[in-house]
Amino acid sequence: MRGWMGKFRSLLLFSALTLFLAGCGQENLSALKPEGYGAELLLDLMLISIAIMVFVFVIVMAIYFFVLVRYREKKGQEDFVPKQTEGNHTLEVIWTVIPIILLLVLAVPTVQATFDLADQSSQDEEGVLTVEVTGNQYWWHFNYEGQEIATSQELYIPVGERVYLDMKASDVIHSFWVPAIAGKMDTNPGENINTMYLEAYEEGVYWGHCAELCGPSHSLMDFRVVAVSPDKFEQWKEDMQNVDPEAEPETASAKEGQELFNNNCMSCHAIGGASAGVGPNLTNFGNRNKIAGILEPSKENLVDWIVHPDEIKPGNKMPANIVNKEEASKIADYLMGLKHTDVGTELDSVNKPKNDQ
Ligand code: HEC
Ligand SMILES: [Cu+2]
Repeated sequence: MRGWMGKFRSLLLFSALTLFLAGCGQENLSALKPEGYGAELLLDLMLISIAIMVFVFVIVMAIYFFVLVRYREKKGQEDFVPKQTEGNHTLEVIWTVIPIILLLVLAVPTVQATFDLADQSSQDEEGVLTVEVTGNQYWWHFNYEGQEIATSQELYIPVGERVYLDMKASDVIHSFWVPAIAGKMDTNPGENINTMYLEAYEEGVYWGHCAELCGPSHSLMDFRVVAVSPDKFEQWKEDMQNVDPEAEPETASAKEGQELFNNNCMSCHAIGGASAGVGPNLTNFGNRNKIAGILEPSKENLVDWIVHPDEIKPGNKMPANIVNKEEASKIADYLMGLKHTDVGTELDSVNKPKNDQ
């Protein structure tokens, strides 16, 4: 009796745990709540395959239990052997044809979606945006083709338009993945350019992640896709094209910071323009959602990062201790003041404006 109760208890515990874990996950990092064309297509495919699996499972289990009950050994018939069937034509045709039909039901939409997601027919049309994406250990760079705009860690796109991505890596293989908007795509070092497109349905800040193990800080290689209305996007482009990298900051501390930055950091970093250096482009850094893709944008975190990036992202390519804490604090004042555009700052996580939370 006790053993039975024990088993029942652990069953209960595991069921509860399953329910509990099923609630985990982030809404803005979920393939199950699609906010873009690619993600929606992929979710549909997942649902079709799950439906087919459930269908097969239910039928097989039903037959299994029917046979178990109907043909179990009965009292007084211990030696009874039922009629043995071998090579039944009808049965064999049935269990060959049914799986073929099921596979077709799965294959047709899958092949269709595969071609649909690889479709690039509109890429060369007038006004269609192409962004060159570069995966680096452990950050992302975005170069807007023909626009003189470059960003790092945050990719701005207009809602409702297809934005094409030409993707490569500077060092090892990475994988670009924004689960709520599209599927994922590897970025390879060398000449091999992979392509995909993004099409977001609604404004919001969507979370992205590197999905290919690429080194010790792979799990920290996060980025954001900021989808804004086409009007706002035009405004953003204009703001970004008019960045003055040498603009004077307001406070004395930030002015000193600017000089320190130009002397110590500019060899790898850039502000404005379309350059992709050894390190991220820091245009509009003061309005970013995160520092280095992962830290909350506070001055304290920024100073920590500048002095000891190695402790925050092990193995990353920015040297530690270039400047001391005091100097870092001035540089932080300068960088936090780099606000080149307001577009997108009103958005927080997916579909939730900041003041609604
Ligand atoms: C040798 C090249 C190099 C130098 C010099 C350098 N950095 Fe970096 N920096 C990088 C790289 C590479 C990253 C990306 C690290 C990562 O996220 O993996 C980075 C990241 C950053 C970030 C985060 C950027 C983002 O997009 O969120 C900041 C801020 C930063 N550096 C500030 C500085 C400052 C300030 C200095 C000068 C004191 C400096 N860097 C000097 C290479 C450099
Ligand atoms: Cu990576």
